Amino acid sequence: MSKLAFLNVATTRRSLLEYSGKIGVGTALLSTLGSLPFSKKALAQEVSAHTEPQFKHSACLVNCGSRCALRVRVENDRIVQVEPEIPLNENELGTHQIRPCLRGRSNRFRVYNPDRLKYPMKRVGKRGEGKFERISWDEATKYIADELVRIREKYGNESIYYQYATGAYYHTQGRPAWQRLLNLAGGYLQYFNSYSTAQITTATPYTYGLYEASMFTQVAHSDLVVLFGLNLSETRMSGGGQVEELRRSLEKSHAKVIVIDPRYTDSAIVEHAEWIPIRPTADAALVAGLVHTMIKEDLVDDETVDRYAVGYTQASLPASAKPNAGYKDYVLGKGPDGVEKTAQWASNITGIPVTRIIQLAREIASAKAAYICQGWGPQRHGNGEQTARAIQILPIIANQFGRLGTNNGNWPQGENYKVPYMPTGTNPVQVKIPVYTWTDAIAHPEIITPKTHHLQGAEKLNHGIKMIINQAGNVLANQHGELNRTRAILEDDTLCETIVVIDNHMTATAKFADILLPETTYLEASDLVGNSYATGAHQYMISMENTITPMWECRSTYDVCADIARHLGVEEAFTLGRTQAQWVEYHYEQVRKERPHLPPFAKVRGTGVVEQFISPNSEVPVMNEFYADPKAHPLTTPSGKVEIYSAALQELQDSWILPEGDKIAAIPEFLVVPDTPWDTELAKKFPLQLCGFHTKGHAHSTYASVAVLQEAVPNQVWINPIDAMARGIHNNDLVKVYNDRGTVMIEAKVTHRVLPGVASMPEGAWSVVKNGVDIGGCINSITSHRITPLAKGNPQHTNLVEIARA
Ligand SMILES: Nc1nc2c(c(=O)[nH]1)N[C@H]1C(S)=C(S)[C@@H](COP(=O)(O)OP(=O)(O)OC[C@H]3O[C@@H](n4cnc5c(=O)[nH]c(N)nc54)[C@H](O)[C@@H]3O)O[C@H]1N2
Ligand SMILES: Nc1nc2c(c(=O)[nH]1)N[C@H]1C(S)=C(S)[C@@H](COP(=O)(O)OP(=O)(O)OC[C@H]3O[C@@H](n4cnc5c(=O)[nH]c(N)nc54)[C@H](O)[C@@H]3O)O[C@H]1N2
Ligand code: SF4
Ligand SMILES: [Mo]
Repeated sequence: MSKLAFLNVATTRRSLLEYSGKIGVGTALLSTLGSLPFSKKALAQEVSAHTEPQFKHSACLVNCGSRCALRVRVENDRIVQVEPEIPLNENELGTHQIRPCLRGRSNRFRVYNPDRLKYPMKRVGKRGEGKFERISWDEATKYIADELVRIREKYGNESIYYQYATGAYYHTQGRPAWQRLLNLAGGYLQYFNSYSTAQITTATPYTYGLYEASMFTQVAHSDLVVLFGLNLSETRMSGGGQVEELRRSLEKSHAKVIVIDPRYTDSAIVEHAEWIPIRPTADAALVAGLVHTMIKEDLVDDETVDRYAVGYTQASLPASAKPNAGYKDYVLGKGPDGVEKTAQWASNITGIPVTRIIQLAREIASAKAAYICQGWGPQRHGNGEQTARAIQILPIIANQFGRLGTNNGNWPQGENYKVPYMPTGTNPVQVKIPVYTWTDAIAHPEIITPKTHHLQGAEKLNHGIKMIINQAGNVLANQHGELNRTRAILEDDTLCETIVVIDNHMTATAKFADILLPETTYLEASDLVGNSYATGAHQYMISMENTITPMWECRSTYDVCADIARHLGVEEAFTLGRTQAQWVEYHYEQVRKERPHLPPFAKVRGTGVVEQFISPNSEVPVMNEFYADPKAHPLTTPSGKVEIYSAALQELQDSWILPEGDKIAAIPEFLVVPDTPWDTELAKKFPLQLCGFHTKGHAHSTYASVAVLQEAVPNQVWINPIDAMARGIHNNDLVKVYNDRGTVMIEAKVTHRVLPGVASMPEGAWSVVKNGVDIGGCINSITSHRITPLAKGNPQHTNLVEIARA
């Protein structure tokens, strides 16, 4: 019970305050008195059992790219409040506080949520039905050990799959512990790529070689900032992360900010940006239209572009390329399609007015220093590889890179404080599938080959996936695409025979477990962690200690994996004789070898932020040496230059087997893909483009069951008033969003913040299916499992739907 709620009880307030004030426990007492009215006797017992309020130190380990330290107020072994930590080194860093967002602050409600898993359980009903019975930890760990042996003997280790899962970035439990265990048990089928960045990660080497970008600190020297689908104010909200870095830099430069996004995002609002609404999947068309304008207005210098890039002009094309295969010819209509990519052409596709495209081309080309970057929304599409590469080449053609205040079109980089993870050892199985293909690896392993699915390390899969370990993930039945299909595959327990799920909550995925294990939440766990990947130049290390006694039978997966290792006869190899606490200390001592000024572990254990600082590398713009002298400092591409035309991509187009209509283009041209308005037959049936986004209300499905967050940030489908009116839909109406893959029931938000013809829905709502309809509002009941041409990645933002009042 909260302090406030208690203070509302006027009758007893005064006397209690006096009483508690005398013995110095004040607010501590208030919060423990759960049930009123209470007798004097009960009060006396409460008081005598009471201890001083304490502040303990934890962290939010969710996958938002930040890693906020949490100062947790604990009374009587109960969490009372979660607060931000006080920043270290206040003088040196100003007020650089690793301030948690609304989700981190709501952790008390996540820990004490009624949907918490309490005991190990075994499935009793049909797979997916969600019926379980309680078993002991010994039964559970023995069962898992036996299944690992059975599956590997019957099908081989390649049939054991460690599922993609991002719910908790522990260093000494969770993922590294499981992977260490599985490697000792003979290995497991691996995945490559992620749900986050498959398309941009795969496409980038073809443009630049290694992934690199300027940090947001460069914006301090910019006069123009262009954010393509980058929504920091919702996705990178930590006071210790990118949003803060951008804000501080903008305070110095006062650069103009332009946000290109189908939605008028929180970032556009917070940064006083100009919003240029764009149709989803259309960014490569915008780039072509911008370059066309730059050419027509004599704003591109061919010689300069050729100095740094291959494949813009015909003269710079590699020998293997067909004539007129270059980007300039594509833009001018001299390429194979014969279409000139005028501003008008780009306007028709993107929905952006012609005059705005022309003006934007002028602004970018004439800026003193333009910082051009992209989020990951634009690439989580059917043509995401093209989009990512198109945005990457824009600053090269516009000569806005390599200098102070510029970037190379990439997502801004960050740096990590290097805190070791528990070593996982070597996986004896070196077969890898693209992460988005795991449902096919269960149901149709025979179709997965190097040429069709980019299978790595083998020519084929022998048996497909027969056992899944799913630790801190909700991909199985919430975060993967086309859930109706996915669920049907999982329900058939003759396909994948064993599913182990380890979570804190009874999620959609948990319901598909054969064995379901309860892990401690972040606030019940002890570990040593570093900053995450979206904190820019800000680096730090946090020593977290369980703030309360782990509840019920929840355990750390380090101990769980050690038990399984014992059943498998590899306990000593797994633990190396260390407890988890000893691993944590061992990791700290490894850090201390590099950073000898740090105090001994006993001094910092469980104290929260141990050290924080700003990386000196933040002052250097990306590719600056290459810009100064491209011959002396070549890139890591085959040509050593930026590859606007990639011969390697052309080779894949010529040698891979792609479904009808798919294309791996050598230049970042605009490609029409299925489930977009240019897929005209389907668009007749489903006329609205539905694009997902990551909401501040939750981090994927984590925190999505927290009631206060649901109140503050409800899951709603955004629809423009023009589209709403045509369908008789009013604000807050319950609507059905549907296509051939499924139906989602959700509330409508009728708003000018999304452009006509486009609807937008947060991803991560908890899937709840009733009579074939997802009444939980989970977008993945209507997204597609079709893989993208190059990355074999997830096009989860590319969907056509119709919306109707429910
Ligand atoms: N609060 C919160 N923060 C998170 C997460 C979360 O779930 N919640 N998830 C975390 C994780 S794991 C990741 S991977 C990142 C995800 O970060 P992103 O992938 O960058 O996030 P999205 O919201 O998918 O997309 C960013 C923006 O791109 C826009 N967009 C979508 N399609 C297009 C397009 O075709 N063109 C253009 N120009 N814009 C487009 C969307 O409307 C959105 O505003 O965020 C991380 N941070
Ligand atoms: N349609 C659509 N789908 C998407 C996306 C999209 O943009 N659109 N985004 C994709 C992206 S970028 C990503 S990264 C994935 C994310 O997908 P997931 O990695 O599955 O992320 P979550 O849904 O947050 O699931 C994390 C789970 O971990 C659990 N968890 C949290 N803390 C702990 C802990 O301490 N221990 C244990 N054992 N469990 C814990 C949570 O309860 C939750 O069930 O989703 C992808 N799916
Ligand atoms: S969700 Fe991200 S920004 Fe929010 S508290 Fe957790 S780590 Fe920090
Ligand atoms: Mo992600």
